[in-house]
Amino acid sequence: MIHTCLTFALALSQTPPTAPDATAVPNASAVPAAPEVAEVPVVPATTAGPAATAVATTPVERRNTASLTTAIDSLCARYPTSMVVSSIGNSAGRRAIPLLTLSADPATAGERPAILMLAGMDGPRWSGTEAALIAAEAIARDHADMLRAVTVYVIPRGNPDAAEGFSTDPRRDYSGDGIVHDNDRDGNREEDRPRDLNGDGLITQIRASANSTPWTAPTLVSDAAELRLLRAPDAKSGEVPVYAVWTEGMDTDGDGRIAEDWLGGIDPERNFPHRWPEFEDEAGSYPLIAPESKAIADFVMSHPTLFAAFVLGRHDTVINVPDGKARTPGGMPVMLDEADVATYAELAKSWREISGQKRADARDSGGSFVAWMNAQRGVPTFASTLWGRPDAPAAEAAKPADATNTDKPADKKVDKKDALKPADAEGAAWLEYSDRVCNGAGFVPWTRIDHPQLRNVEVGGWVPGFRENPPIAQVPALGDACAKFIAAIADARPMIAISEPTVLAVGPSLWRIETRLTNTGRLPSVMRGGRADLVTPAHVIRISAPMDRIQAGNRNDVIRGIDTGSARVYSWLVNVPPGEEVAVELLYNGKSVQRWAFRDGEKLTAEGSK
Ligand SMILES: [Ca+2]
Ligand SMILES: [Ca+2]
Ligand SMILES: [Ca+2]
Ligand SMILES: [Ca+2]
Repeated sequence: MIHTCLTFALALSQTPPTAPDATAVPNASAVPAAPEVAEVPVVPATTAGPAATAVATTPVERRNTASLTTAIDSLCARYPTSMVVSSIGNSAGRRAIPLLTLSADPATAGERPAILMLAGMDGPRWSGTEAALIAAEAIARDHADMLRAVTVYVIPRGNPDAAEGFSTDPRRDYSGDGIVHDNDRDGNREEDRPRDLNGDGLITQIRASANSTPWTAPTLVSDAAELRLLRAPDAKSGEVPVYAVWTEGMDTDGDGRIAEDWLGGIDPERNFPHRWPEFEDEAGSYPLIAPESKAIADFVMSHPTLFAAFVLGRHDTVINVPDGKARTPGGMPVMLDEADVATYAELAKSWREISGQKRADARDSGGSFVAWMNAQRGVPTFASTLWGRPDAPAAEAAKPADATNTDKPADKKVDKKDALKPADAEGAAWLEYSDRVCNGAGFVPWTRIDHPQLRNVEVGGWVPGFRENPPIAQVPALGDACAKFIAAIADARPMIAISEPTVLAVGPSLWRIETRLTNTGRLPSVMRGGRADLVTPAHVIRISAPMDRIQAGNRNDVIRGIDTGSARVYSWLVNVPPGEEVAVELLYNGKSVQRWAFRDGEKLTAEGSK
């Protein structure tokens, strides 16, 4: 299918030129002590039409905080009986992190098994938030039955500061929150921010040649197969590096480094405890220091009913499903344990079928929410980038694949099979898509500018957000796909139950009691990663008889992790005097789920059982 990128072209053409003396990136994400929401005028970003008056959520590119609040209020007003909005806490920039609770009875939503949908953790990925809102609406509208059995929590924007930053120009690829800090540890904070030197409303890159100390030495060459892309030189064939590359900016504080201290911020998606990348600047000085990560982790810990989660963002576990073989140096699963892969992969496959997504350009999962949930909490959590690079339409016959690249040298004699291969094939394919389908909207061509400090400077590079978001016309369908996927997860939920116990007299006042614990759902109650003692809530099977009357069997059996298809028998030999009651009970997280009571071998009650 060919889709247009008109919205991108529109967005670019509407970007107002930035005055040259105001090029520094304002730190929109770090406004201190600002009142929530009120600091930004209610202006729907870039695309036309106010969403609030529509009868369904209309996706908006780069929606700011105020517009999100309006959209959520309008959504909840349309589904007053099944959707309520609250907040799980505030961001570093003091913006509320909204939570939608979807349930047939929101007042008792916490009592039912629950799925969490999380989006908006990345600054540039505006489409995840839009898809989450559309999914919430589709669930409330089309899945009322499901909401009687399962609660769906939606956090449409887990990192409001980064999203707010991306909603204003200049646009940059950045996902830090509003914490201000000194990246280069020179005693000044945010003294050298990126600057929009060419006034196109974007922070891209600069590349420069022939600059000597104190500037960074060149390390890259232009790739002859795709001149817009840079690659490492091939020393064997005598290539020497030509270009040094920086974020678009200059050296304001004279330390020889360019745009080195900017938009402090901690990236919440690198601040969760599992494989926390401690030496990365935006990972924070310890796990869960970012208030956004902490609020989300607290939400998970205080909702033991969560049996699965779905994240839209920069990570992927549904296109390239982890094989479960990778372990951390400490022996924990990097993402999944091999034993859990089969059940997990089945649902990942249903995402591919529902959404049609085929590719995912994902980042390492160190310190991410999805890794922490799967590997440490044992809650099956699926991560999707929402879309992947589409194929550009087939090239015209007899032309090499890169024929439309205007920057190509006029080397048309090269035989197809001898054609140079770009080192970054994926980058080249994205350029092809940008050129052929989107009118070049995805990449700023390298263009010479005058730089106050460097010689031979060109500005250029990827348009922030281009590769991270589908064309806006595709967002409603993807939001609906998310709703269908949530319903598929709900269908697969663990179904843990004990069978009606058999009670047999084996002697005077001596009874043999036996029950069977089964999981007839398609997900385990807890995956391997979460089965360590005292980490996650447990199931308990308990018999009510005092210890000294139990001849065989345990009074309490604590079970962390019940696999799909498993059936375990629990039996007791117990003295129960005539006329006295004895009960077998299944508990989860300290609460009774099922209870069967007997007297003199006769069933008295069967609570929680059909
Ligand atoms: Ca500094
Ligand atoms: Ca620029
Ligand atoms: Ca500097
Ligand atoms: Ca500095």
